[in-house]
Amino acid sequence: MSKPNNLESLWMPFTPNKTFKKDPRIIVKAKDMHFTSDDNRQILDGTAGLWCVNAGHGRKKIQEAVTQQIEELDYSPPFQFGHPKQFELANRLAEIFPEGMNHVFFSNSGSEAVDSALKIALAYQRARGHATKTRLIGRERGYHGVGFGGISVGGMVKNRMYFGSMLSGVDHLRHTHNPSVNAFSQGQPEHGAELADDLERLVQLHDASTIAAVIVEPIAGSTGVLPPPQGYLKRLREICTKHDILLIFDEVISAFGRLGKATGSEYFGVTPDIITCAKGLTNATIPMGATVVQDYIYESMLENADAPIELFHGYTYSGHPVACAAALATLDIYKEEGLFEHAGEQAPKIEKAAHSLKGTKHIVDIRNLGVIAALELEPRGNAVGARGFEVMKKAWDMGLMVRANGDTLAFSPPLIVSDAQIDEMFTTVKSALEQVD
Ligand code: PXG
Repeated sequence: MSKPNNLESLWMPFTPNKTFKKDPRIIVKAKDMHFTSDDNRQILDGTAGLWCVNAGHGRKKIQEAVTQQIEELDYSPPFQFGHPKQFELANRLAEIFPEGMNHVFFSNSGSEAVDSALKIALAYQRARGHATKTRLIGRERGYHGVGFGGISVGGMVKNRMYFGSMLSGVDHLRHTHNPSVNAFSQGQPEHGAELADDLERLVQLHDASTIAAVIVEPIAGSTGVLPPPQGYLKRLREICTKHDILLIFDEVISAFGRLGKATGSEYFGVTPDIITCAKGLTNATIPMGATVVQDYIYESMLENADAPIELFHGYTYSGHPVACAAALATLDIYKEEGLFEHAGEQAPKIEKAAHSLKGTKHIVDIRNLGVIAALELEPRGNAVGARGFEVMKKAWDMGLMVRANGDTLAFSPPLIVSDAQIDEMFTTVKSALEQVD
């Protein structure tokens, strides 16, 4: 496989372009649990790409479905026309999403699924006669993609500070990370359910009549893997219900088996009003996002919103036939291979392997839930993120892909991960940690 001979023209996303281009990491192939690098090394995929290749790489069934779909119907416009697979996929999602969530709006990414959710929340409040409910509440350390809606409700400083004033009328709950009482928790931390009461503070400040929706990740991923404290999500749900505020779960990471169930909502036993998803929906083969809503939201919009078009929102590629074909094949694989159940079985093994690294050089906290684990490193002096970055590079040299979010190393392998591969991930990263200052 040839190397791209000039790396200059591409502006790479979320990447230090200068350093990358001096010492690039180029991936040319992928199969099952492994990438192949351009120098022909096998790299164990400890991150399912970017939390998205849940069924592993190079799945024949998806390839065939996509090929066949392109031959049969490559594209059809989603406004005023339909094609069979988008209805079929919406029905299939309704089957595996929580009861009462039977309506699906398609987009092309997690960021768009989030934007769609926020817009649906606002339009719904207005349509049902609560037009003053316009405020959106996110959470510190939240990640909801990179659209202006998503960064406004998001809570990651660098994703916000460069981009002006963003949406107005947004506020944030406190984050739930509290290592002073919860460090090295296995699974959900014990302390912090009361942090959900922070919503009461915002209700007192703004009044519930001005708040449309709260959006949180049931388990925060990109911000360094923060499982919710025990009881936190339930309490947040109760406070939202009490004040007639919509609760949106951003499940771009947690849907499709990452926690051993179809959704994080099912895993935690807490049902929101809206769920966003993307990534694992198509096993990341074709970009696709979805926003799944409770029946009462859809029905109220059809009943009460301005006619004839109830929602002035949509994308050229909403419900793209090729993405639908990929998603349907992906859902078949999840079901036929029992991958969500397999993920549930691997979760305690990942927990054990991750926590066995306690005491390893640099590690100050270890967190895990489902097929997700994180090792938090002590930053090197003022060079925040430098150590994480070096361990990620060292691991790549040693044949392992791990994600560094600042100084937190995150693992989120494909759900097909075997026992031996779990051992390999943590043995390799331990050795990488020992070699980095
Ligand atoms: N919501 C959540 C919870 C996400 O994790 C998005 C929205 C946006 O999805 P798109 O498809 O627009 O990228 C995400 C994406 C990381 C990392 O390093 C995670 C994501 C994206 C890039 C990096 O953890 N998640």
